[in-house]
Parts: sequence; C-alpha cells; structure tokens
Amino acid sequence: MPRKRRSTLWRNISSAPTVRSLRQDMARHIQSSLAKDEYAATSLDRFYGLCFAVRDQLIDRWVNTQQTYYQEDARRVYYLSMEYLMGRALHNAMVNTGLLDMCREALQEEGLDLNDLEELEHDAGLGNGGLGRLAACFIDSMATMSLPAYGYGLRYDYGIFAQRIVDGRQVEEADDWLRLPNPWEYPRPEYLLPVRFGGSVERGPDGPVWRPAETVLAMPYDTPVPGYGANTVNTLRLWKAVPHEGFDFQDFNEGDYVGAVEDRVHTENLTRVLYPNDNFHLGKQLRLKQQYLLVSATLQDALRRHLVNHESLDNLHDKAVFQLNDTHPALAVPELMRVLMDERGYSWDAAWEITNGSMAYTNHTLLPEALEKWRVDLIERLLPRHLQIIGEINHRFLTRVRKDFPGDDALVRSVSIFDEGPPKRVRMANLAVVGSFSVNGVAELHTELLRTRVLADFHRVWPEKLNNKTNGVTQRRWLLCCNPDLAELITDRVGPGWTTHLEELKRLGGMADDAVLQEAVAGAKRAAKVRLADYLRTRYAFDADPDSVFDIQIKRIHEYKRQLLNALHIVHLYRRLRDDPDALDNPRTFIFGGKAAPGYAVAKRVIKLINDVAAVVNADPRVSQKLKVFFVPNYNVSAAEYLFPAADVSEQISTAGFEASGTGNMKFAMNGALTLGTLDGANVEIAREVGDDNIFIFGHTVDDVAALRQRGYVPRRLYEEDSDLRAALDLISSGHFSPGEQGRHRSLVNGLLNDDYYLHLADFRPYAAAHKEVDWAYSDQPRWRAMAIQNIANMGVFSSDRTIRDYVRDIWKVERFEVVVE
Ligand code: D6G
Repeated sequence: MPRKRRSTLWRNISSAPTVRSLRQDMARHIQSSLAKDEYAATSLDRFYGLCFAVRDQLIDRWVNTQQTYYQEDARRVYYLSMEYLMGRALHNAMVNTGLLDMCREALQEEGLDLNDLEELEHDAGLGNGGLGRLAACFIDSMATMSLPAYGYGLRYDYGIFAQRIVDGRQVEEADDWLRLPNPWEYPRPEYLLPVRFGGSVERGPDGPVWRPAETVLAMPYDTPVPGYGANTVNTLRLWKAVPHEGFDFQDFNEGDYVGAVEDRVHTENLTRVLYPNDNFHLGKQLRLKQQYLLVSATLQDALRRHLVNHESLDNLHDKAVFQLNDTHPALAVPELMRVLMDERGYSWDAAWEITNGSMAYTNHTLLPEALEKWRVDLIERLLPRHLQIIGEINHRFLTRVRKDFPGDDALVRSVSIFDEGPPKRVRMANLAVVGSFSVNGVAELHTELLRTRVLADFHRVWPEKLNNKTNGVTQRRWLLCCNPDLAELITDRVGPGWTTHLEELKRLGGMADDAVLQEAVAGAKRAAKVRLADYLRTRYAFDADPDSVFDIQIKRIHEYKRQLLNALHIVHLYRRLRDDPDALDNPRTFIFGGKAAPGYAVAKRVIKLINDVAAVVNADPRVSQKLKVFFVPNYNVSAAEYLFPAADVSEQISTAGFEASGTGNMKFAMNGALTLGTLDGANVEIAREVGDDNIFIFGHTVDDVAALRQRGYVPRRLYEEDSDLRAALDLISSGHFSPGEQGRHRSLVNGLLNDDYYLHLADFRPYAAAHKEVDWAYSDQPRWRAMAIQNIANMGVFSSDRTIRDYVRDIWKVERFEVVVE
C-alpha cells in the first residue's frame, strides 16, 4: 500500500539556501556535528562542514524522491555492478544542486578557497576502469533524467590501489579511502540482511532444501545521487559484509575463543578489497563470495521493496528490471529462481517467467581471458543449490536447442552453460545470456562482433535478444565540472541546454570557422593545459610546456591497449630528433597514465619502459626542446579531471577488435582533443560523427587483422624490412634506456619479435604516418581549431543521457517521475 503524505512536522528540513544560510549551516555543523569552534576548526573540519551543509540540501529531495517511487508504485531499474568509480562527490553535488557559486562566495567570505577544500576529499575509487566509471556516469544520468533507478554494489574498505612510481616501477599501496569518515554515506544498520553460503541440499517433502553452513550479514550504506537541475535524488546502495554474531557461542563454550574470532575476521574480509584486475578473470573463491553477497542482498532488498506495494511477487517483472553490468552479478539468475521456488513456492515455469522477464545483461568484453568461468566444484562447495538450478536451466535450454536444431551437436556444446573441461566450469556469459531477456554490447562494432563471433551461436538461437547500447559519458562531470572555461564559452554560444541535451552542441559546428570562437576555444584549451602543468609541477616536479602539443594516453595498462606502440613510436621520434631537430614541427609532450594489475608482469614492464624512455629523453638537450615524456602516477578520476580538458591529441590505439567501446575517447573529444585512433570500439562511431576530416584514423581494421592472421603474421619480417622500426627496437634492446642493466627491456622486445599477438609492429608504420599528419595539422592552427570545434560539436550522441534513453526505450521501459519537494 502506498505511503501517506508526510505531516508538517516532517516537511522542509532545509529551506532555500543563501550565501548567508550556507555559512550558518557550515558553522552549525562544525559546532554541533564536529564539536569544534571557529578557533579550533581545521581545514578538514571546514571541509566536512561544507559537505554537510551541501548534503543538507539534498535530504528533502532524497526523501521525497524515494517516497514518490513508493507512492507512484514506480517500475524500477536496479543497476547491479561490482564497481563504481565515482571519484570525488563534493564538486559534483554543488554543481548538480546549483549551489557552486553560492558555496564559493560563502567560503570567500570566510577567507577560504573552495578549491583548497575540495582537494581534501578522497576519491571513491571502487572500480578498475571503464566498466566502473560507466556505472558512475549512468547513475548520474538516471538521476538527472528523473528515472526510478538504484545503483547496487559493494562497499570495499579498499578501492583500487594507489599507484606510486618508485625508480620507474609501479608500487601498489592500499587505498585506505575510509580512513577519514566518508561524509556522503549513510549506514543503515537497521536493514541488515543475511547472506548464506555452503552446506548441503537435502530432499524435503516439498522439494530440495538448502541447509547453508555459514551466514554473513550484508549492511547497506546509502549514498545520495543528485540529478543535475532536478529534484530527483536517487540512491547508490553499497553492501558491507559484517559478521553474523559477535562470536560463535558454540565455539566459545567449547573454549575455541580464537577460532570464533577468526571466523569473524574471515567474514569481515569479504568486502575488504576490490579485485584490481581489469578485463581478467582470476577465479578466486573470495571474489565469487563477493559476487553472491551483492546478488543475494540486492535481490532481498528489491523483493522487500516490491512487497511494500504488492501482495505477491507474481508481477515482479512488471515492476523491476535488473541490469547486470557484465557477468559479475550473473548469479542473480539462479538466486532469483531459488528464492521464488524454494522460499515462495513458485513452480519452475512461473519462477522462470519472472526471472527471465526481469534480467538484462550487458557484455563488456571480447577478450577470452576476461570471460568468467567458475569451477563447478567451487560453486558446488559455496552454493550447492544454485549449482542444481544452473544445471536445470541448462538442461531445459539445451532440450529446446536440440529440438530446434536437430543434430547440431557443435551448437549444443557451444551454447551450453557448462564447459565440460577438465575442470568442468560454469560459463557465466552463457548463464547470463540464457537467463536474460536482453543482451547488449556497448558499441556498434562490439555488438557486431558479439553477433558474428563471441555469441554467434546464441545469435542463431535468439536472433532478437542481442542489441547495441553504445556507451556514453556524463557531460556534467566530464565537461561542465572539469573544464569550466570551455563550458562557459559553449554556454555563451549555444545557451545552457547542452548540460542535459548534449546534442545542442551541434550548433557549434556551423561556427567552426568563426575566428573569434576559435580564439576562445584555443584560450580555454590553454587554460586547461596551464592547470594540468601546474598540477604536474606541484605534485611531481615535472615541467610541462603548455605551448607544446599535449598528447595523452590514459587508461589501464594492457597489452591490447598498446601503450607499447606509443612508447615504440616515441623512441622512433627521439632517434629522428637527435639527427634532425626539424623531424617534428611542433614540440610534443607525451603523457601517460594508468594502473597495471599487480599480477600483470608484462604491463608492469611497459610502465618501467615508459619511465626509462622518459628519463633519457627528458635529459637529452638535443631533443628536449621538441620532445618530453611523462608518466603521471596514480591515474584516477581526479587526475582525469585535469587530463581530459588539457589534451590536444587523444591516443586510442587498441588493436582493432579488442576494445569493446572505450569511454575515455569520448571524454577527450568532448573537450576538443583530436583522436588518433584505430577503427576499434566506439572510435568507429566517433569517426562517423565528427567526419573523416576531423580525426586521425590509422592501422589494421578488424578485417585486416583477420586477414593478416590468416596469411600468417611474422613480426620479425617487419623488423627486417623496416629500418626505422628495427632501429627503434634495437635501441631499446641495446640498453640505451636502461644504463647499467642492458637486458632490462629485452623480453618486451623479444615478445614483439616472436609473437606480437596485438600487432604492434604491423601497425607501427601507419601509426608513425598518422603522427606526422597530426604534426602537420597542428601547424595550421585555424584548421586545427576548426577540427577541435567539430569534435566538440558532434559529441551529442556520446552523452550517457543518450545511452540511458536507449536503455529505457528498448530494455527498461521505465517512466520519468518528476519529484515535488513539499
Ligand atoms: C535512502 C533514502 C531514505 C530512504 C531509504 C530507504 O536511504 O530516505 O528512507 O533510502 O528506501 P527504500 O530502501 O525503502 O527504498
């Protein structure tokens, strides 16, 4: 039954803010929440005071939003993701609530600088890369579009590790982001939910009964997600594992005090740390437990909410849709089946209709090593009932396939949820595809490759299921907040509508040749470059010249992303510049940033190589006027907010057919950088939107890659035939960049010569040629600026608002709810 209107006693916690009221709110919080006075308050206290004052402005809207969803009995979207790469929240909250200017003024009156306080906030880094940042962009868009949506995830004590560069090498440090209290989260200990593991399945009178051996509690922490310029404030609910009881009294009575405490520690470890692998499946037991914790607690919560307004779960699939961010939460399929059948008495068919009707799966990768396959013995030990259900799902599915495709055993083997091994394993992608009513890829090319390669056999079985939803990014964080000069001048030209309707930037395209606009865009770019240069100087004592071309590659370090190709080309340029300072017309600063998974040895060697090359190049007076190289330590969302606005050139150089979409490519172009990229992922769509004249595309296409492999790719032949390539590789192997340890980089070079699975050498020549084009184009500044403007102007479709609109139209079918603040 719908809840009632709130009585007057409970309305209007906050009134319309003014500069004065914000100052008062800050002072009040410093006194009553932090027990400090104006003399004792430190910068950190003032930071918290500001956060709490801003937070106050969200509360009415948050409460009203949640109340509206109940009152209107909204169909809700549940976004299930193991990762949320949120970054900082304060600036975003001030911008989305329209309080930024007032807050800045309020602080000024106190003699404080807003930027200084903002720097005190720790990044919420609960994600590895694109997948986690996409989830963060999506929840921003969903709130801005007033959609009844929830982000569900895990509250890791330690997010993605902090990266230090010591002697050119990556050193990982624990990301202790909760060491100081997180002002944005609300613990909800009153909503603890049990999550069970292990034990056995017994045959009861009414069917199978799971007798779990272990119970863990999931405790929700809620973070408000404010929509931009909207009254909607949605919830990001993250689960933390807490022990069931203080002690296992059984053990305690038998004197095993230490054993009991150990169990407790074991449970608390469940959400201790985010696994730091991007696009790689490790298969660790603890990770599987994390996945199940997310799924089990989230489904319990969603069912509880459904039952507030409904007497049964019969219509759950009318009122809820669960979007699975990759296969990580795919256990939601057998878990919902289990709850419906074993706990609520539904028949298989009725449970299947509800489950299949409410699950939708997003595939994020084409890399085989990223596709999750869990060992059957592990699942059996932790989730024995789920394994039975997965077996039954598979049995029924394959019966249908055998009937529809008689005699096609190869098809049956390929779509089966089980990989027969040894060891026998559950293919989570197959489980997710079978269990969901919708499966989507994240860029047109990616979806096409799913249709024709990775999921080709499923595509035969269900030609309708597979659809595309090209990724997007929120222009609020990635343009409005992080690039204030460019944002202001865009608003001057086309009005403020672009902040929620990015396609309105299109009008800039018609002004691309306007000299005044070009001058202004160049001025904004320069301001952003100066900001980045200051950041690099103060933090890392690196001097970047804002008058050089900033050429940036920031993303996880991965062989398929080919940072090594970029490094190889830098070595080539360095060689040429030593002989001929005119080999490059415009001075270039190459900037890298990104983390390597701690266990990924090759990626770590690439970081060391980049730093070794940087050390030699930057110290060589013959080239340092023209060429500089820097690896930014600890690339994260906050660093990204300096880097994207400052780029002239965006490096998107993955081997064609490997990057599902990319979203950094969109953030760069939106900020007026020109893309130097392969026809991979969303680069294809960026090229189509901005036009071939406004992008630098090079290298083997997906079809070229296939043809080359077909012919037999022999990288060593390229080494022998191309003297520039040979000279660059030889210079690296000679120990030129590793004085005192000649062989340090030889294994990287040998890897390229003997295998080069990602075709660095095959793309070297076209890449170098494209770099020349970039250099020439930059010399013609009016042309370059017009190109930059065309990039900005044509980014409309890469707003995550557009992506969410597509999800709503084709998959979610949810409605907007305007929230009225009483
Ligand atoms: C958020 C906001 C708060 C609300 C709570 C529970 O923390 O006002 O009461 O969510 O909402 P449901 O979980 O019942 O939707």
